[in-house]
Parts: sequence; C-alpha cells; structure tokens
Amino acid sequence: MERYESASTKYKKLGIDTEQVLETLKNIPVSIHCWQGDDVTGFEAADGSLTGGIQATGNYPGKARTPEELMADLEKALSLIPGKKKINLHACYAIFDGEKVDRDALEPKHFAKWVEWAKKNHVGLDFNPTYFSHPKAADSLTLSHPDDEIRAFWVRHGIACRKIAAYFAKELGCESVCNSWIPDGYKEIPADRLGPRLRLKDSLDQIFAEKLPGVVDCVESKVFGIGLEAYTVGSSEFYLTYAATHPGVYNLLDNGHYHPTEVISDKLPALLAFYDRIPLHVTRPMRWDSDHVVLLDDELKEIAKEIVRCDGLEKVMIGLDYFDASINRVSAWVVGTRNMQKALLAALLEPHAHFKALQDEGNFTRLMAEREAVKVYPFGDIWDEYCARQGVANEDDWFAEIETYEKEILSKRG
Ligand code: RNT
Ligand code: ZN
Repeated sequence: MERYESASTKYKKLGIDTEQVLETLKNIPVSIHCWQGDDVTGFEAADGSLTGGIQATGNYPGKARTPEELMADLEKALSLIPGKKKINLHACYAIFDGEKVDRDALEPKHFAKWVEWAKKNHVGLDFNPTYFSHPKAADSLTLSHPDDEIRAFWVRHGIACRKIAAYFAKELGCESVCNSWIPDGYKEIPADRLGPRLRLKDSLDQIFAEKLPGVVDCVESKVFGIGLEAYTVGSSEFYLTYAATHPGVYNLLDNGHYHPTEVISDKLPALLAFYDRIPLHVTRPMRWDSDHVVLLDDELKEIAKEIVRCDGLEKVMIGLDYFDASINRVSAWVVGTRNMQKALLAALLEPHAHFKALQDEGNFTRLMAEREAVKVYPFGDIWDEYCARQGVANEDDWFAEIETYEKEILSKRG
C-alpha cells in the first residue's frame, strides 16, 4: 500500500489518476484460449494428432485429457489472473454424452457443459470452428477445396459453429467472437492461385449469409503453415478485402502471422481508421509463427499502447493464441495472460494526450526524453496493488500455487 501511494503520487504528476486506471483495467476482457491446456488436442479424435500446418512441441507431463481436467486446469489459471476474462473454445472441444457427431452436425447442446461451466466461473465464451485435425482436412484444404462435397462439409461446419457462438452470446449475455482460421494452402508453387481464393470467397459468403445476433464474425489470415510454405489461400490481402466488403465480418490480426519485420502495433491504427472492431490473437512469434508464450516484450507493450491511445478499448477484442507443450501448461496461461494485462496497465499509465501534443508541435527532443523517463516509473507497484485488490496472488507468490497444483494434481495424471 505504501509503495502504491508513492507510485500513485508520481503518476499524478503526469496527470494520471491511478484509481481510474485500475477501474478501467479490471473491465478490459482478455480471452484466454482453451487450447494451451492440451496442446490443441481437443476431445474428439482417437489419436488427437494436430494437423493443418501448426505444431505444438514438447511433452511436459500433466496435459489435460478430458473436459473435467481441462476445466479444472482453467479454473486454477483463472484464480491466478486478475480482471475480466473470457474463454476461447474450439469446435474440437465439443463434449459428447454418448452419441458423437461429425463437425458438420455440431449443435449448441454439445457445448452445454461449457456454458454451465462459464456461468459458474463468470466468464464469457468465444468460439472457433476447427478446420484442421480431421480426415476431411487431411490435404490441408477445407473451404477452398476443389471437391464440392468436401467444401460443402466445411461450409456446414462454419454455419454450425456460428450458431453455437450465437448460443454462447444468448446464454451468457455477452458477445461471442467467432473466428475462422483455415489451413488451406500448398507446399509447392501452385498452378492456380486465384481459383482457390474464389472458392474460399464463395464458401465464406455461404457461411456468413445469415446475420446472427451477438456473434462477432471474423477471419484470420496468415503467411504460411508448416508443409504449406508456397501459398496460403487466406492471405492478408484476401481477408482484409473480404472484411472491408462484407460489413459485420472482421479481420482478425494474429501477430504471429506476418513477415518478421511487420508489426501489428502499426496495423492496429491503420485498421482503426476503417473498422469498428478488431479482433486479436496475441502470441509471440519466434522467427516464425511459433506460438510461444506471450512475454512482456516491446511489441506487446506497443500493441497495448496503440489500443489505449487510439481509444480502441471498446473496439479491439483481445484474445490470446499460443501453445507451448514444453512447460507447465497452467503456468503458460497465467504468464501470458498476466503479461497482456501488465502491458495494458503500462499503456494506461502513459500521458498519451501530452505525448501526442509534443509530436504535433514537432518537439521530438522533449518527446524522446519524457517517454524514456516514463519507462522507469514504478509501474510494478501499481500492478502489485491491482493484484491485491483483485484477490489474486502477486508476482512473487503465484508460482508457488502452480508448483502445488503440479505436485497434487498434474503429476498424478498418467
Ligand atoms: C493458426 C492460427 C489459429 C490457431 C488456433 C488454434 O496459425 O493462429 O488461430 O492457432 O485456431
Ligand atoms: Zn491465431
């Protein structure tokens, strides 16, 4: 408390009210991806192997194998994360009671247990159709497939998933982001680059034909997938243009899905000039789309700053997307989510209006000096106070709870 008071006084001199900042921070929802808990395995496949050009590497013990285990692990993580949370599910996390159905026949009832769990844990739910790890996606072609029957199967899946997202929104009284990422692409230089994109466009038109209340539809581009290096059907230009020409469909930015020197912190304000919603997948690419755990690094801080200073807190929908199987998976959730929140806090503690004014006056010397000064302000003291008020363990203490959980629960899983 003493450290908080002293830090708060320092920030006050910058014109920042830390009480107001903490009030804002606790209401910014961060959507936590369920798939970090089991290496994107899901509950449906017998062998559960991950396909589609993405990869989770590592074999740290204790991975969740059932809905009950995944929910328990998520609850542990939630108890160590302050603020407002959502959980992001994938279609392959459907819970079947007896009768199993294929992905094109999924219904809200297959997610009723998740809804019940979400209500109990006071979280909203986001959703993703799963266009990978399935026999009909064995050649990494789904919505752009040249075979009409396979394409129709995936279109039905896309429609079914949007209805599930609408069910989440209705049941939980909170919008549900429904994100479509497809693996479609080719390993070798294609003979036809336009055809697959025209087929994808047609598939998306069918999927999004009916407007569904409470659903925030989005499409996610990428540069390439493993084994699909030459060509990606759903490229950035393709989806940006699709979203721009289809009101109500948004372009999701995953910061692992661009060329290594491109940054989404710069794309955010570009898109905010045109879109009223920007869904995000925050991850950490290491040389490629490697989906490492989110750290409190410069780009994360820059992303948070753009969200805050562009007045984007209502427009940017923050979700996480990484999967590291080489460390304790619950810890990975906690580290990444808390880091996203720390970056937001740091952004809220900067005097953006003042810095903008210095830029507009052309006073770049002073701007540089002052921004560097703020970097060593006592933001950790504000963070500790925030955690205490939220009733979650602080930076020095939370890991002990992970160790206990590992010893008592995770290490007993076969
Ligand atoms: C893949 C995309 C996609 C997935 C999840 C599991 O490159 O980032 O968002 O990571 O849907
Ligand atoms: Zn993603």
